[in-house]
Amino acid sequence: MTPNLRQVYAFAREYHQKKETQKDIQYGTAGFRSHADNLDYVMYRMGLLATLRSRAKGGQVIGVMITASHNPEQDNGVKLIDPMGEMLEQRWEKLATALVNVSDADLEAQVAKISDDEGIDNNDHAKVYVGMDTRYHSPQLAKAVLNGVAALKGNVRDFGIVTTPMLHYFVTCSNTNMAYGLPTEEGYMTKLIKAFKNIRGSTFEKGNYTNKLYYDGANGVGSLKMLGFIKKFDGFLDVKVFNSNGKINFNCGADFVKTNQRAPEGLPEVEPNARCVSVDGDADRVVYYFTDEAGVFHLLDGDRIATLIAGYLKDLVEKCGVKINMGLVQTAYANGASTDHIVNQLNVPVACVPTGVKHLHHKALDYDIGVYFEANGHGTIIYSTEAKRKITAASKDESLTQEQRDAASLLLETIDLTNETVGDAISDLLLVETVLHSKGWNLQDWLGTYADLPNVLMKIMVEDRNVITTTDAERVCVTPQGLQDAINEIVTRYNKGRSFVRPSGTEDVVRVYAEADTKENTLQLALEVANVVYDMAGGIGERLKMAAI
Ligand code: 16G
Ligand code: MG
Repeated sequence: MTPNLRQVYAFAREYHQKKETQKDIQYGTAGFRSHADNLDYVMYRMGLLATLRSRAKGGQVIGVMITASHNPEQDNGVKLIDPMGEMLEQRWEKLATALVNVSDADLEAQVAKISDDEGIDNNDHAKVYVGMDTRYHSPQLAKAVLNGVAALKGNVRDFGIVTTPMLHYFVTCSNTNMAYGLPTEEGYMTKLIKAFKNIRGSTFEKGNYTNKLYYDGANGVGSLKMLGFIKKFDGFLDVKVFNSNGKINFNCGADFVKTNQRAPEGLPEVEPNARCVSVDGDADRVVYYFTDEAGVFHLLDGDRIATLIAGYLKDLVEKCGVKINMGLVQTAYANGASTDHIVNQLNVPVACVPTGVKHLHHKALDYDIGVYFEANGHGTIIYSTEAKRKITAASKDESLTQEQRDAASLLLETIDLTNETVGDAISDLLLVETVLHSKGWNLQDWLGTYADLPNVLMKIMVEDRNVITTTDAERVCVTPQGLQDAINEIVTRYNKGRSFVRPSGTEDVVRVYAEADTKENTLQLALEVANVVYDMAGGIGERLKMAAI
């Protein structure tokens, strides 16, 4: 054991004790998430783990983001960012879970075990970037992370309050020797705004597109950063920020809007059809919406954003004549009408993967241009090195027509406007604005591209959500035995019916999704499926509860 490890226990004992009564917790799709009061020891240990991870990766920077995203104010959480901005490797999720669940007395031995198993020399260089959202307990929790890094003698850079995607971007920039950009807030903003302005040129408005946008910052870091962006927009985009100073995610933000299918509180009196957008508490998700003259609310969610962007990119690729393939990645939650539109109208292949960004991101790597979005508004586009090389070459290729070269240059700017490291509400918003502007569209035009099937999401409390296991990208239920047959039987009785159930990765519930031809039928279908889940998977508490994703 290296002498370095001595401090691991000393710091834990002095400053970051774990209660004897603390229940085991698990590193899930969103890292660790819990009531903020239970997280100090978790943060400390994630500081340790990030340092170990950095050493295991030859001293590359590892990120630690302190956030509970769209969760309520009292919650907080932490997740690690791998060197290329990806989510932490799955094998290490298990190490994270094990490290967090040992007692203080066993902590040093657990760190030594990980070091031995992973061939880590704790005298080697390590670097950790830390960022946090605007929750009032985040600064205190950040200190625990910093102590974890210090206990293992790693180097740390504390970015303070940043969006989750900004931290992903900083980590990637640093590990690519700045090839991806500068790992500073200024570098991030400048890159996006430069590309945005270059694409837009001197016409701010076009056709049905006006440049006024109402922006719900979910009372989180997304509002803070947007206020910074506005100063640099120079009128290119007229953004009216609301929900910038209240309780984070409270009756507002992308999750609220998507789940409740209604406008957030705090939206000022706006004209009918005004273009509105909501981000979530850490600004990695975005959804659009408007209310028409008849007072009807319309949502344009992640599926819509995926189709809009994929269509735009496909046109550009065709225009510049470069041979690169493109694919779109969705989850089972994607509206059936969107999948149909992408496959049959846009002629872009679609893959379906389990819920969680890491699955989508991983699959998107299979394509030269991989567009991935969850219906909840989380997603981005990734471009292969080969695709970038070909597009760059086309932009300079004198044997091509001017139009082809221009299309290639535009594609390069679009790549610069994209935060490829992870879904980014602000970058995605700028992309959507770019496409709408280029088409001269308002939100009705966008909505008119296809009609969503009505859909419903419910959650069911059960004794143990792990009794539900699934396969085929969560579309088929393997256990409890007979549940899938029962669902199949119910679904056949509904026109355009589709339903699936899956255990949540972030809450102790089972989720039921349903879609069908009408609102009433969809609700009925969801209730029927929810009932069989309740009966066959050990339902507890209230029998049926309508609620959030
Ligand atoms: C996490 C995931 C999100 C997913 C959600 C599903 C990341 C960064 N976030 O928030 O992508 O949609 O979990 O939650 O992967 P659920 O498992 O509770 O339904
Ligand atoms: Mg989020």
